[in-house]
Amino acid sequence: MRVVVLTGAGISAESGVPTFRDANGLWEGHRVEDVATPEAFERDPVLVQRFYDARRRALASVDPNPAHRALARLEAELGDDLLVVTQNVDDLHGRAGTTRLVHMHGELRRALCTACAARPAWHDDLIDGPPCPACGERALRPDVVWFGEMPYETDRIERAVATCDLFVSVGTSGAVYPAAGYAALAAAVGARTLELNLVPTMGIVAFDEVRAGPASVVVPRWVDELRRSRAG
Ligand code: BV8
Repeated sequence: MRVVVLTGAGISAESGVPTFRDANGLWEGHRVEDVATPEAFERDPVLVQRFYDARRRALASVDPNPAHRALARLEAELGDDLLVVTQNVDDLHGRAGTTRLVHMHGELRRALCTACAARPAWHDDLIDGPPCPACGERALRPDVVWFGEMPYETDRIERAVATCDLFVSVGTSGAVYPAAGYAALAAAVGARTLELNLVPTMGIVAFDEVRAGPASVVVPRWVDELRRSRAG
């Protein structure tokens, strides 16, 4: 059985990573949409670098929660039949052990060189304009997909969604495209669709099944159930 799991900020909420809605989409009084754009970076690079430096630093004090760990267990069971697509820029899926993973909106712990396009792993601040490890230019920005920019690996994601048997949406408000369109794509090709969310979206997609609750409870429960059903 081929499974695609799409995760959003809700899967990391119980790890202490604030969601966009919890902060009412605000950071230090700035709307995220106003900070997470190429125009904002052009207009006020210091503000944008500070926004991402603060969030990158915060990663040092958060850990994967049972939901991230349950998806890593699911990968041990399903192998190449599982793909986790995350909208999150935190590194909690990777730290929990998920390897079949697409960070479609990039990663806080990676930089992007605007001079040579290198994407080095990066754990420190970028505010002081450090040199790119590949080309030496002081041209590094966060390797995060901003509003108006092309998400990473959309072809690979769309192929996986269009050929899956089960599509599971975890902790996402379905507010941001193209990620928000994947559940409808899955339904259109006949996959079963399941939403695991603290507050079900009841949005444009009618999921076949909805389980309301915190990710740290509903994700492990679903994974264990799936593993038991496969054990026969
Ligand atoms: C693009 C990185 C062209 C930055 C982010 C129509 C079609 C196509 C595009 C558009 C369109 N309409 C508008 C657009 C443009 C735009 C867009 O969608 N705008 C929105 C505001 C309307 N999209 C883009 O610009 C995208 N690029 O379109 O390029 C294109 C088009 C098609 C194909 C290819 C290319 C790029 C968007 C990427 C922006 N970057 N992140 C950063 O992080 O700083 S988006 C950012 O916000 C997150 O990554 C995430 O995607 C989004 C927030 O969403 P969620 O993850 O869902 O989080 P949220 O806070 O909203 O919700 C939390 C959820 O958790 C809730 O449901 C809650 O109930 C739940 N929850 C809370 N606690 C728990 C919980 N669940 C379980 N347990 C809990 N404890």
